[in-house]
Amino acid sequence: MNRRVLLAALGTGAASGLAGCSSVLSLSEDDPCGGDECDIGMTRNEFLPETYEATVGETVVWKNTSGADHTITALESSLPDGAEYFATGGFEDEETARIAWEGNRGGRLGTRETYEHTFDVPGTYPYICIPHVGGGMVGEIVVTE
Ligand SMILES: [Cu+2]
Repeated sequence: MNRRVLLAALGTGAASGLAGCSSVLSLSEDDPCGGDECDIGMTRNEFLPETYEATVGETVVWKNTSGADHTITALESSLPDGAEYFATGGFEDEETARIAWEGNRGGRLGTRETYEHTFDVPGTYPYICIPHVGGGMVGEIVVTE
């Protein structure tokens, strides 16, 4: 084996090793959870899919499929009338969720952690990731009867 072939072989090995590691980072809308059980996955600064359609009574499961910490924090003033507030950390309102994050990263959803919420009222539920909303990390759940 000449040196060039050896290097090529090593290169292939390294590439496949990286592919294994980065599978969690190469999520797509078709496979947002990397084969895991969830409805919405996360990259470093995106929810996948950004818009998720659910039916009344459905429990939606988010999974942090990235290496970064995220939050799922509903935008309280934009929720349908009568809808229950939701946020990682179980906070009762958006202000409490924001204060908790600023103070102590409260509501943090770490890598591979999941969060779920059941949607009982139809309508559109916009939500954000507090630390990454500036980078466009927003999502919405559209709940129909
Ligand atoms: Cu985030």
